[in-house]
Amino acid sequence: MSEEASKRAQEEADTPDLECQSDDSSDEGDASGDTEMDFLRSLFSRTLGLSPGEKVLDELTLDGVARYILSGKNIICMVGAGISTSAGIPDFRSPGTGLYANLQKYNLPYPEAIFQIDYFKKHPEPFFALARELYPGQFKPTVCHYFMRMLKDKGLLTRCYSQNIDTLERVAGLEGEDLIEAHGTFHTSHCVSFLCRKEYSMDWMFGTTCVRLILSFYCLLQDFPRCDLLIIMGTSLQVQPFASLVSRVSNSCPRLLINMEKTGQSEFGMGLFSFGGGMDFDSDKAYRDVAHLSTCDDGCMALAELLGWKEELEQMVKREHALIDSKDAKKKDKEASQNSKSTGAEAGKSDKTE
Ligand code: CNA
Repeated sequence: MSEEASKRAQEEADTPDLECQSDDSSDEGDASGDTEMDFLRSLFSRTLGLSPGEKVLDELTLDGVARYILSGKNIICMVGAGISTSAGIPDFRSPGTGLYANLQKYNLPYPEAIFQIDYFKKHPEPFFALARELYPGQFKPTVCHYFMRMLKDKGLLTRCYSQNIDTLERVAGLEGEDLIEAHGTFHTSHCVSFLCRKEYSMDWMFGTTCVRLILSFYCLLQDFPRCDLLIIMGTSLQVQPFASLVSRVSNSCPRLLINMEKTGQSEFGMGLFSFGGGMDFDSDKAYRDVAHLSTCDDGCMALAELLGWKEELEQMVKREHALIDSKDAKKKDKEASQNSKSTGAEAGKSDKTE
């Protein structure tokens, strides 16, 4: 975190819970009897996203965001399956390639059932079949994952909130408090038995048949009021409560979406964001939301270029991928030599018995 950003975080940490405060400091000490009313008005308007925010970007474009980042910011990334598709892991909803389009083989009553605990308890097989396909170890982090690592290395990343379970953020170097895996992770898992709930490591999970599911759940909402820039990547923002986190930042906090399609917009009617807080990229009132429609990798590379980090990012991806390849090669060599030893031992045994 930059000096300016950490000073600001400290100042904000020293103030009482922002959720309980009125926006308008003139409310303080108001003897008119309207104080409670003002407080409620402010609370509703904040909750519903109605109070006008300040425009802090000089331009609602990727260039505007880059200039803003360069002055040192607290950045939160919110990411979804779209950041891992270029690694070879299908997302949910992309037509044709997404998992929902390819789940027929599991005979599910409806696609989402594969991730629902009640269905899983009765029919665990489809989830485990899918989990085998998605299991960490076979995939490399993408440019987008390494871009987030770069934000971390430069002290700009407050935290990454991920819906993904593929652990690629960790492989890319986000660890410990850098990361909230909101929908669980393959990294650790818990037994679903009410009496058990034991935590199991990834190594253990790999070699056992106990029935369990990923149930880690975190909530660090105190990050959001302090956020200077929210970067949302590779998500349809269809899954709650994760999606509604976009409305937890302050009304002045710019939000950059890097995705193949626009998502998270306020919709008239009963849409997820119909009561406010949704993204507004195009209306006359748009003042802080920027949609960069591209792959996450291209968008991150374009942003890195504007920030003057392009070469550094390219080198990081090359170096880290080479490291993963060499580790994989060593692991395969070791496995091959173990296999040949055990085959030799078996052959030796059968020679003796003949
Ligand atoms: P989703 O609903 O499938 O949406 C993915 C979004 O990403 C869509 O808007 C796509 O247009 C967009 N997209 C796809 N590829 C790219 C790309 N290369 N560049 C830019 N945008 C792209 O997935 P969400 O993450 O929104 O839904 C949340 C679910 C998905 C969580 O419960 C996850 O656990 C679950 N999931 C995770 C993984 C994983 O861990 N990699 C894979 C599949 C599903």
